Amino acid sequence: MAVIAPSPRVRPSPFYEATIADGVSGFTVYNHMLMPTSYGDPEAEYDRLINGVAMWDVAVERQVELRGPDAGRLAQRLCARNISDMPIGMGWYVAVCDHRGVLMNDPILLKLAEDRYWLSIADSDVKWHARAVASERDMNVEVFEPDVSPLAVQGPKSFDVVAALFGDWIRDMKYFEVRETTLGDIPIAVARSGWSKQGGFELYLMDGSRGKDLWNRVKEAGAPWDIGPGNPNQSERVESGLLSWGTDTDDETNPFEVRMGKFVDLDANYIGAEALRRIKAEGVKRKQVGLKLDEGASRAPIIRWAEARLDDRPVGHMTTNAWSPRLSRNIGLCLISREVEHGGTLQITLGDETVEAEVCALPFL
Ligand code: THG
Repeated sequence: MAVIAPSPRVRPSPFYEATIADGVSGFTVYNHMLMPTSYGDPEAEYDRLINGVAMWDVAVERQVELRGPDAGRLAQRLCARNISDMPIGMGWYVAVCDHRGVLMNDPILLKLAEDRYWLSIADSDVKWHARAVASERDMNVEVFEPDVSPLAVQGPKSFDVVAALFGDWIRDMKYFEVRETTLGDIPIAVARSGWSKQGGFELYLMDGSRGKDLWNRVKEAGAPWDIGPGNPNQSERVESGLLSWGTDTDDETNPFEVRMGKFVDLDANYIGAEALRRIKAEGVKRKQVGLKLDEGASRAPIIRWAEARLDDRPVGHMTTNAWSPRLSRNIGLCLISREVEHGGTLQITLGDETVEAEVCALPFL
């Protein structure tokens, strides 16, 4: 059996041993950490997420903490959204852009106190960027990765499970609200969030030595609802049109192209604002759409950035694809020239096969 040596390049999560005990069958690397990709039964994992409740080791969603008198100033400089009226105890989905207006990361920004924010990041190194920006502007703020590791509880029955753990107050939480609390003596920030559209919570464990304890508490509390392990689910996220930075984006992608325009404020003072104003004025060139692949095709393997053609002319790429159990067909996300219309048909190159695909709006479901 091949073994991956734990190192700073592939850090195990605080839930690593618990996931091994529960039969994890594969990992990927994200934010320099190991993240489970399956427990060997994809149908059951999907079904739990859609109809029941699943628990996910998403410790790879690392936090970059901004702490100090200038934390808010730094957060505003980094995020392409006006955060001046952001309430304490909320999370907001934000675009972090470079000076060209290119999307560097699409984190959830959590405001825990006036002088304390977390950027809950996707798979790119925001810490170095944030630190450099703070230093260049002589800001009085510390930037570091705190000991915080999310465990997601997702699916329609997640409300019952999380209420059994913390109390019925969690049922009144607003979407993306976050509250610091404890589970026994385990420090946790509970948020109503997660990378699925099936409803759920993220339990941000604030003491990495308690990973096994938290995993087992959630597993026990969830037993009456048949909770089981899972992970961010490719089929569900494509059906729901959730963006995966680095999978669906390239080194030129701006937030307007990937449906993040509604989270962008053009009049705030942040890195990339000027470029985004120019891009908007000149006209956005690409857009993200859904693709319904030829019904005849069997379950396609995941193909990255397959060329998409319209009447033999390259017009963009299908950035990822998945089997949709609910639609019983292959579907994909596509980054494509903006003149291509919904309802049109594209040709997608899958290996040495070309399949027809219908362009549709997102989300699929
Ligand atoms: N949870 C936490 N951290 C994360 C993720 C997460 N960091 C990495 C990655 N996921 C960040 N990316 C996303 C992408 C989409 C959403 C959240 C994080 C998301 N989007 C909804 C949508 O697009 O429909 C809702 C956005 C909204 O309405 O505000 O949820 O999952 N902790």
